[in-house]
This record gives sequence, C-alpha cells and structure tokens, in this order.
Amino acid sequence: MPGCPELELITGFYDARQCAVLLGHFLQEHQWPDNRYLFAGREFVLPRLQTWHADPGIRYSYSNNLLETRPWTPVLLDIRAKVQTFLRRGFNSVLVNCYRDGADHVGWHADNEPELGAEPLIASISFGAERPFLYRRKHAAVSGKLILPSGSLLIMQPEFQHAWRHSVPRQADIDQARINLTFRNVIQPEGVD
Ligand SMILES: [Mn+2]
Repeated sequence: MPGCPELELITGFYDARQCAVLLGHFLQEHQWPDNRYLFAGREFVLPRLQTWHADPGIRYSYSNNLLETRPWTPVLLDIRAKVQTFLRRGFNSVLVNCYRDGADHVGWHADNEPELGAEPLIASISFGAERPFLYRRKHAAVSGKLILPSGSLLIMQPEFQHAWRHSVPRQADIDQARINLTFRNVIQPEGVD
C-alpha cells in the first residue's frame, strides 16, 4: 500500500458467488458466543463477536483468555488450505470476527502478543460489508486508510505489527455485517505442555 509497504491487499481472493456462500455460512451456521464476558468480576462487552480456532495443543492469551479454543470447522479448514497454498506457509490458528453492523468495531491495537513470535505474519480475509481499515505509525504522525472489499486477502507483514497500530472504527451508516478471519501462527514455548 502507498506509504505502508508492510500491507498487501489481494482483491478477488474469493469471487462474489463464493463470498455470498461463505458470508451466509458465517452469519447463519457459525456458532457465535455471546459478546458479554465476565473478567475480574466485572462484565465486559466486546464490540463484535469472536471465536478462536486452533490446532490441538495451541493456546493463546489473546484478550486475557476471554476466548475458548475451538477446533477447526470444515469451512475454516477449507479457507485455511486456500490461504496456505497461496502464501506457501502454514497457520495453526484463526481468529474469526463478526462486525454485526457499523456499531461493532475494534479499537487501535497491534497484533503483537508474545505467542505470535518476533515475526508475526497475519493473513486477513473479509466477507460482507466493506469497512475502512485505519493504520497509523506508532512513533510518527503517519497514517493511512484501506477499504477491505468482500473476498479480499490482506497480508500484514511482521513489520506492520512492530511499527503500526490499526483499527476498524464505528461507522454509523453501515447496517450489514462484515466477517473477518485472521490466520495466525502461534508459537508454543518449549517445555510448556
Ligand atoms: Mn488486529
């Protein structure tokens, strides 16, 4: 992307017909949990729906362990296979997000948890409503904005998590859902069972 070589957007990774099928699957058949969690004795409302799926034995402290680890579903395995073939690398986990409408969002963050290792490459697929993806340098007044089309694959190179933060802000005029799958590779520390 202009000004941000650590981001690469592949449009049409899934075509419109595939997007319609997959969006329908995630909205109607995927088992979403409630977005209210109890954490340290207080209720915490996540402004989106999320599930986390990983290979056996993979654990991740994302969001202070709010999320249970689920097995892969057949649909998620199909998508993972396509991403892995395209990128020629493996992913052992995926975070699945549903932004139900423009009120759902994610604040400024970097995906740089220690379990993702020093060089976290993340592959992000979008289905459904187009939402702006904002990014800004951590230590400089540089920022940018991408629109993520349905069926697109956004490749975030490791340096993106080191040097930038990103967000998907609220957008009042959006009343359609966006599904976002972020494939990751969690590194299990040696000696931990
Ligand atoms: Mn993120």
